[in-house]
Amino acid sequence: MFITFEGIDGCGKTTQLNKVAEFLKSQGRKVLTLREPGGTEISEKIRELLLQSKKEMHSMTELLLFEAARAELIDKVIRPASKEGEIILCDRFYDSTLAYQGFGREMNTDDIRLLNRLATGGIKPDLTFYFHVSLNISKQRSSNRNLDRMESAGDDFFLRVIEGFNKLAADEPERVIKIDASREISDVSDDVICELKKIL
Ligand code: Z5A
Repeated sequence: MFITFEGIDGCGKTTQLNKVAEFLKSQGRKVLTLREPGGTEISEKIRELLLQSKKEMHSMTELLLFEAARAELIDKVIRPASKEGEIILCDRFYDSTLAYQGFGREMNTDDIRLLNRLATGGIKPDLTFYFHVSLNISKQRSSNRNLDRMESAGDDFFLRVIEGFNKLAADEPERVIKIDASREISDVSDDVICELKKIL
């Protein structure tokens, strides 16, 4: 099973991913936790380039780098782990590309879907949790750290990203479960675990 965790910065997806991993391990299941971009030596180097570089980057370069990092992760980690029957939990996946590069950067979403298919070789998440918060909450939760290149993109960009995630969730309700993540951590995780139990 392949489960992804999505939402804008500070929505709490990493916190919830860790809670799901704990829960699944307590049930005796084999769990692999990953993040995008990242998860292999090359993908982590691409992550550094994408997030830490202060240099201006063309939107197409950015998109192709996210897809390149994904292709590596699929080939080196996700495909082998899925053959072993592990439950794979991934912090962001291709919905982030549609939301950030498609809606945020206003790039063509059909082109992005094609690149997503090429990079993943057709692998899709079985289930996606989308943690919905407002831009204000996102900013409050991210306020005590230095902004990286993507996080410095400005309010209009992030409002479009939120709109993108909302649309993706509405388009695929059977895969994407939208969770109100503006509540206490424990209330959010109660909902997530409840949804997970239904599927398991
Ligand atoms: N990106 C892209 O553009 N295209 C792509 O294809 C992909 C990614 C794959 C990766 O960043 C960046 O790359 C991201 C999208 C882009 N950038 N932007 N902008 P990332 O995923 O590594 O980091 P992030 O998105 O900025 O997430 P984050 O900082 O790790 O935040 P989070 O995972 O959503 O939240 P968290 O770490 O669980 O929590 C953040 C803080 O809030 C922390 O102090 C928690 O204790 C607190 N928290 C969490 N939940 C709650 C609740 N419920 N109440 C109160 N406080 C909470």
